[in-house]
Amino acid sequence: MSLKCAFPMGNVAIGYSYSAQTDYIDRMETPYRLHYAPDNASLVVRLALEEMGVPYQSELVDRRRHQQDEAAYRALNPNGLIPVLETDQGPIFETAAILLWLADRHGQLAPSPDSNDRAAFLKWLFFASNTLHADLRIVFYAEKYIETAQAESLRAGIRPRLRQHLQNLDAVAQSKPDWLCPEHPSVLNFYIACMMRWMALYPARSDRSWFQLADTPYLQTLLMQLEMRPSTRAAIAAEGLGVTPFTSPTYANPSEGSAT
Ligand SMILES: N[C@@H](CCC(=O)N[C@@H](CS)C(=O)NCC(=O)O)C(=O)O
Repeated sequence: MSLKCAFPMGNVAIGYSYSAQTDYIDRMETPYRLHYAPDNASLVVRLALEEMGVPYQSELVDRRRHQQDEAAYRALNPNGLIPVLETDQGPIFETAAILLWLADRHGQLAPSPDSNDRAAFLKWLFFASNTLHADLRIVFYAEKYIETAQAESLRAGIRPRLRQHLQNLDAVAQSKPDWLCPEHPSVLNFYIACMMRWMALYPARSDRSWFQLADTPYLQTLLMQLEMRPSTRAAIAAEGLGVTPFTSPTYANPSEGSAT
C-alpha cells in the first residue's frame, strides 16, 4: 500500500510518497522525525530519544492553527493526536507504543523481552498509558467528554482516581524495581514524570489542591533525579520548560509553538 501525503516542513510544504523503506531513508536526515508540540505527550518521546542518544528531527505541530486536525497530519495519525514518530517502519502514534518500540529497537530504558522483569514492567507501562494517561485526558479535555456545564464536576470525579493511581505507582516505586528506580531511569520514569508535571499545571485555573508531590515521596525522588539528567536539560531547552520541570513546574515558554 502506498500512502501519499504532504506535511509542511517549516514554512515549506513538501510532498512525499511513503511506500517503501528506501523512500523513507532518502527523505530523512536522521532515523526519526518527532511530530511534537511543546509540553504535549510528545515530550515523553523527546526525553526518551535524548536519553538514548538517538539522533532525531523534530517537527512542530502548530496547535494554535489546529494543525493536528489537518489532512496531512491525520495521514500520519488518523486520531489527530500528538505525538507521532516517523520511522523506517512508518509513522507510530500512541505514546506508550512509541516508547516500547524505541526501547526494544535500541535495547535501552526497558527490560528486554526475555528479562524476568519484562512482565512487571509491561503491566505498569500499560497501566500508565491505558488508565493514568486516559484519566488525565478526561481532566484536560473534559469538554470533549461531557457538556461544558458539567465539565468541572466530571473533573472533580476523576481527581480521586488520579490520586489513587499515583499512590499505587508510589508503592511500586518504593519497592525500587530495576525499571522504576532513581539510579537508571526507564521510559516509565519519564512517562510518569511528565504526567505529574501536567497534573500540576493543566488545565490552567483549575483546582489543584488535590495534587501534592510530597504525597508520593518515592515518585518525588524519581522526579528529582530526572531533573539532573542531560536528557531533561535538552528537553527544557527545546521546549522552554523552566529549571525544575517536574518537581516545581511552570508553564512552558517555548521559542516556537504552544502547549494548547
Ligand atoms: N493516547 C494518546 C494521547 C495523546 C494526547 O492526548 N495528545 C494530546 C496532546 S498532550 C493531543 O494531541 N491533543 C490534541 C487534541 O486532543 O485535539 C497518546 O498516548 O499518544
